[in-house]
Amino acid sequence: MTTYERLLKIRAERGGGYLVLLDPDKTDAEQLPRFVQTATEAGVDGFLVGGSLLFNNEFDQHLRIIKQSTNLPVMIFPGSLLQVSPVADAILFLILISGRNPEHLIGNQVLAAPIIKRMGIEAISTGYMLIGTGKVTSAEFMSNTKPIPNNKPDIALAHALAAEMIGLRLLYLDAGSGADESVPEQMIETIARSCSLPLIVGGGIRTPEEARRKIEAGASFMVTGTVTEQNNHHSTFKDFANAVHSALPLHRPR
Ligand code: 1GP
Repeated sequence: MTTYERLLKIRAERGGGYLVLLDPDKTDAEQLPRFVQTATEAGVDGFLVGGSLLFNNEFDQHLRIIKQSTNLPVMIFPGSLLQVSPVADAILFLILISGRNPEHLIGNQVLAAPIIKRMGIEAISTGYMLIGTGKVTSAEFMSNTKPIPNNKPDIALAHALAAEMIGLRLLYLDAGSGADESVPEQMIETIARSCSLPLIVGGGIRTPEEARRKIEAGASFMVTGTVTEQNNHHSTFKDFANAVHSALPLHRPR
């Protein structure tokens, strides 16, 4: 089964999935096994690994430790071209569709594609949309693009529909790591009602209740990074996992 199929299976069986983001700069290699094992035992559904800017040059080694510590899907969420590795189960092949920077629409993808092909790693094409909260996030600054304003669900929907028609396989709505406000439920609902692509939502989600609302609005997967880096206890992961898995998705895509 491919990683993409595993994601779809998680959504079908659990109603929604809970993914934990690991930024190699923010978690020590020595603490990684315990972090990953704790999250796995607590019921999370998979891991994303990456960051907008990495000072750490042991990306492969981090991935190896993560893979040795869990049987769950481990996917690269690349912040740059340097974040490509054969060790992961898959890479989210991101197209920054909310922006108009050609390097992030096709330039970097052309550079990365032959390397990914040679590594034999599964690439999951993902329409990546930055959703603005007014405050500049690392992703916005580093990508040199403008995010979609978070009070414009119609603009977000038009981008989502374009991604679907182009043939991308996932959508990722990201308010940016540590954002003051997460992606509004109204925007998620507007997209989920009309677009059949599985929707990942992350950035600024701090409580299990907020996570539940994202799934109930129509997200297929939600992501925490900052809150679980700061509080990596079994109970934290479990509370988020339970909230996601017990949510009642009202607007599951057709
Ligand atoms: C950022 O969606 C992720 O790309 C996670 O964001 O760190 O705010 O949880 P947080």
